[in-house]
Formats: sequence, C-alpha cells, structure tokens
Amino acid sequence: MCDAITESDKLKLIEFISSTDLYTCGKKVEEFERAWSEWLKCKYSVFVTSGSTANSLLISSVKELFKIPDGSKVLVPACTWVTNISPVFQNNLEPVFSDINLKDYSFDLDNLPNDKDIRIVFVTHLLGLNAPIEALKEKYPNAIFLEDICESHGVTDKFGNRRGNGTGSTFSFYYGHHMTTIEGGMVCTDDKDLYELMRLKRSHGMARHLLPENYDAVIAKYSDIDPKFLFLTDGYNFRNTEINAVLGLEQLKRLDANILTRRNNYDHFMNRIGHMQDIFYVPEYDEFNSSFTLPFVCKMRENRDILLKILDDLNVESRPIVGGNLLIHPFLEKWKDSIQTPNATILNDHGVYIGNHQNVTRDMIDTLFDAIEREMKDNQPHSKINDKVAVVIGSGGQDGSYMVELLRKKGYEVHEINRNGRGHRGDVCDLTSLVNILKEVRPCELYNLSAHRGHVESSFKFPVISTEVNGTGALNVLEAIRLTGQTKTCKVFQASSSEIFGKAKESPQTETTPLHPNSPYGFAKVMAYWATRVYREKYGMFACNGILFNHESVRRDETFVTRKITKAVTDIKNCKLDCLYLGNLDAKRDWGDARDYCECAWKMLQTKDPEDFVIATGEVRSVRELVLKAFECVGIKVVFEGSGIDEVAREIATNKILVRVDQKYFRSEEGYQLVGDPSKAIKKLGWTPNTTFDTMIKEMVDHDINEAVSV
Ligand code: GDR
Repeated sequence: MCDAITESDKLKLIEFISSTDLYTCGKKVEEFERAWSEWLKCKYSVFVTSGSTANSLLISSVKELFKIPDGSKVLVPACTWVTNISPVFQNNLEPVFSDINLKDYSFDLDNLPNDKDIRIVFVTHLLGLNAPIEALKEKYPNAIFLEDICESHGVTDKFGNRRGNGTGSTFSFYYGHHMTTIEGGMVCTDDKDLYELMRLKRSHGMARHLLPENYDAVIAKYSDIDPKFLFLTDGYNFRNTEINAVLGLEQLKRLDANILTRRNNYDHFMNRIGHMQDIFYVPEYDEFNSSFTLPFVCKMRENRDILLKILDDLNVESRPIVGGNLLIHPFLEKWKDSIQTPNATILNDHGVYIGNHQNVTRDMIDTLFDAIEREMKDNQPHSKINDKVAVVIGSGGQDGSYMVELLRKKGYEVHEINRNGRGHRGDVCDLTSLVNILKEVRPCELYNLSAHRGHVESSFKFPVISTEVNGTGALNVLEAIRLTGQTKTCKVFQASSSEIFGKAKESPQTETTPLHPNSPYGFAKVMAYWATRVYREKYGMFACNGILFNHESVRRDETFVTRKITKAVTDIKNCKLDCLYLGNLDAKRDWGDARDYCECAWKMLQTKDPEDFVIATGEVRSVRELVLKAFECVGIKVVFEGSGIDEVAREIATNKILVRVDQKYFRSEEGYQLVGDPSKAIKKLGWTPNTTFDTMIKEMVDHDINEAVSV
C-alpha cells in the first residue's frame, strides 16, 4: 500500500494548510463534492467522514424522506461490508439476508427471496466487480435501490456508464482504495430533496445546511429560534474537513489512471487464474470491473492453507474476503438461521484476497502464480475443465467444415461459430457475440477460419467489408479471448494467406519473406497476421499464423478455379456444356489439399511454443496444367493452341474447342508467382502433405461425376 499519498499530494497539503485558518467543512469540501459529481456524472454529492458514515447517512435519510416505517425489510447480501448491515438495524429496519454467488460475489440470482414486502435493496459492488443490478430491479420492481460502491469507484454498467447514479450510492476513500482521503466517504444522489436532507443530517440536522433557495422560507417558520442553531431533524456529525477535501481533489486527478492500472492487473490475474479452474472458483470476467483486489477462492480447503503459506513466504498481506459470511458473527446471531448460505460459506472458508494496488505489477502477479503453480501442482485433479474443447469460427466453409470433422475425430468437443446456420450464432465483426460465446465455452483451442467470401479479386469490389471480416475480424477474435481472460488458456490458429506476400520479391516464399500485399484481401490478411503476432508478443498468447497457400477439395465452390474446372470438365463430358471460359492460363499456384492443411493447423497448436508456419506443397502448376489434368481424368485428350487471349484447348479426337480465354476472368493485379516453402512445417511439425495434386484433382472430378449421376 505504499505511495498512495504522493510527494506532490503532501506539498499541496502543506501549501493549503499554510494558506488558510479555515479547516472545517467549507469551500474546499464543496469544490471536492462538485468535482466528484462531475466525475461520477451524478447530480449531488455529500462528503462525509468515511464509507461507513456514508452508508448510515444514506439509510437514515432515505428512511426519513420516503417515510419508510420501522421494521420495513431491506435486502442485503450475506457476504458484504459490515457497514452495509449495521445501519439497517440501527435505523430500526429489518435486514433480509440472501446468499451470494461465486461469479461476482453479489446476490445469488437463483436464490433470491420471493418477498413482496422488500422496500429497499442494498446492493454492494464488491471488490470492484459488477453486481447484477439490472436483473435485481426486474425481480424487485417496487423497491428502492441503494448501491454501496465503497472501494469499487469506476465500475460501470455495460454501456460504460459509471455505477452510482440513481436514488443513492456511497463510496469510501479509505487508504488503499483507488483514491484516498485517508478517512472519508461520499454519498451521491440525483434526488434534490434527499441531497438537502443528507446535508442537514450530516451536520446535526442544522438549518444552516439547507439549500440556499429554501433557507429563508424555512427559517421564517421558526422566527423565535436563532437560525444558526435551528435543528430541523435528527442528525450526526459526519462532516469531513477541508484538509481531506484538498487531498481528495488531488487524488481525483489520478483516479482514472489508477483504475486503469488495476484493471490491467486484474486482466493479467484473470489470465493466470483462468487456467487454474480445477483449483479455484474463478470469478466471471467482466470488462466493466474496477478491480480492487485479487480474490482467490480455493475449491479445496487444503489449497487455501498452501496459498496462505505462499503469501506469507512472499511477504504479501492477505485478508479473508471482506467479512466472509457475516451470518456466523455474534452480532448477527438473531439472523443466523434465517437462510442457507452455501456460497457465502465457501467464500468464508476457502477465500482469501490480496490487494490490487496501482503499484502492483504484472511481474509480482506472475511471481505469485508461478509459486502457486509450483506448490499446488500435486494437489490438482488431473482433468482440466476445458481440455479438448475447441472452437471453430467459420465452420460453414470448406476449411471450417474439415477442421470440425478432424477435431471431432481426435476426440474434441467442438463448438462451431457461424453467422448463420450450425452451432453458436456469432460474427467476427461483432465482438460482443464472440465474448458471450467464449466466456461460456472457454475452449483450449480456437481456429479462426472465417472469411469474407474468400475471394481475392472481389475484395477490390468490397474493400471495406473484406477488411472488416478478414482484418478487424481477426482482431476481434483476439480481443474476445483477452477480454474473457483466456490469453493463457486458449491457443489460437489464425488462417493467414499467401496473399500477404502478393508481389513477392522471392520465390518460393517462406516465413521470413517480406510482405507486400496487392489486394484489399491481402492487406486485411496482413493486419490479421500482425494482430496475431502483436497479441502473442504483448500478452504471451499462444497465437499463430498458418500462412495457407491455395488449398482445394470437393467442398470448394465454383468461383475458385479448381472447382470451376473440374465441374466444367464433368459437364463437357456429360454433354451439358460446350466450352469452358477461363482467365489467365499462365497463372501459377501452389495447390494443396484442404484436409492436409487442417491437419497442419492442428499440429501447429500442439507444439511447445507458438510460431508462424507456411502451409504449402512447394510445387507450382499453371492453370493450363490443371485443365489438362482434369480432362485426363475423364478420358478426354486436349491440346492447347494459339496464344494470349486467342489461346484455346481443342479435343484431339473431335477437333472441338473445349476451352477458351475470356478477358473478364483476368485479375487486375497478377503476374507474381506464389509458391510456398513448407520446410519449416515439415521439419518442426513433422507434417507432410498426404494428397498429391493429381490425386486431389482426380477426387474432385470423380466427385463431380458422381454428383452429376445422382442428380
Ligand atoms: P485465389 O484462388 O485467388 O488464389 O485465392 P482462385 O482459385 O480464385 O484463383 C487461382 C488462380 O487461378 C487464376 N484463374 C482463375 N481464377 C478464377 N477464380 N476463375 C477463372 O476463370 C480463372 N482463370 C484463371 C487466377 O487468376 C488465380 O491466379 C485462394 C483463396 O482460397 C484465398 O482465400 C486464399 O487466401 C488464397 O487462395 C491463398
């Protein structure tokens, strides 16, 4: 907890103290309240002496303003700050306890009391995690909702709005929180009457704290009492001082930065704990958190003891999670048996937290987790929850469908993500859809095989959408993994393309060939390629690019040249087509088999370290050779004659022209030979392409013939 108050804070305090003789609640307090309201985007704030007095002030003022009778019910969680509970019965209200859940430590939504008489729901956003307040409002539509945000400054709803706007919320600025006034708290509200009442109650109920616009009218009613000492209601002295307000104003300047640092630490914590689900109850990842601590809730009690010893050895201070289960404490004896609290008991008996301060670093977190991994290894059950669970994005396409089959054959539980059709409905252009699916599935491997039509040439017609799907889409996939805290548990295969080499300067192309894309498809794939590398380097993700050269199969559609040719050749053989029109017959490609490339993709994710690989055959053939091979498969002998646009292929037996060239199929940007050098994959992965070019073309032709027969 070092350095929460900086040298510059101290100088500001000295400067202030030496410039004034007025230290009690005054202008600086008002200035701090205004600045805080502006930060929170609420209407009114009241600065008090602590988070606890903030809760007392809020509860007593709400009770008075809304005329809530004694004995009315207030829903509170079994595990929360003790200062949530005490003011409830101190104000003659009746607490109704409810168990918590182990995902965000707020109310267990599945076990809420069905009690229509609940007048107030006092929600705690515990440890910087988001409480499901929207769901609670649906359950108790007539209740008044109050929020104890305490140490969770900056927690937001899913639209990014800061929590704490509404009837009433409280904050604590205790030492070690995101910002501190040493002791201090704030009550916030959008209700002007409540605000005025809280100003009065903060200060003994004195009329001098009325809002200026109400002051004259109210004191006129009591003309025989000195207005300076006119007591309008019961109250407390919860006023804070000018000195604390000056400190608050300084600290507020750093609040956002502190929240961000802690959030980044929390992300890293989630990455590490995310793959230890056998050992810990892992909180649900919520990007709207404002982490205050790093909580460890062990599945086995023995592991908590090991953890405490590790923390002790590393000299890290730890605490039980808040008050643990408050219902076991003597002061709540009366309510002890009012409900069952299995989750609060787990939190109590198996939980411990350490501070997540702005001075905590990733290295510190790593040191701790390395020790945990070392010490608890023998205590781990052998099966991991997410072992052999894979996600395939784009499983409706050629590569995706083969990938799904391959993984199922290898014993994986496979989840498919598609825009339409089978599996989970998701879209690489829609980050939220990916986050929602991934946080449920928590796969150990993910294959991004999504594509925008997969066409190089058409990407000139649709450059933006092509870039969104092929470039930003890949980034969304990586982000979804990061946001759901799975960078350390989910390996990623990114389907890259030989098109990243485009106007390649060398041939064959290897993993080190400079990139020079020459189409929107190509530059989108370059973006995806680099996003994968940057996430690998920055977040230590096991994310790799498979640089796929052309790969074909019977599942290719006819807009690709291989299938266009095999299908046309079959139709010519069956007298359904007279002539096939093609583009550049000299175009050369490295054509492999799609199933072989899926096997290679899988192998890439089974290695020790993540690396990029060229996936290719290393053999190059022209479109002309492809045509000859396809005709050979149906027993038609053809020869090519002529040149350029006038070149044709003629059947030797009949002299009929079966292939002609059509300018419209020419590519705007071509003439570079794309052929891959698969040596690295062969050497390091022990992979070899199984299917030769001839076999693949034969298979495609045979398939088309069979299909024609069955039609
Ligand atoms: P490509 O595949 O663009 O390389 O992208 P395609 O099969 O479309 O083109 C291969 C080569 O054939 C030449 N060609 C023709 N192409 C088509 N489509 N139609 C024709 O009539 C024709 N005539 C000649 C082309 O000029 C080209 O040189 C594929 C896709 O799978 C991408 O998703 C992947 O990234 C790359 O391969 C590697």
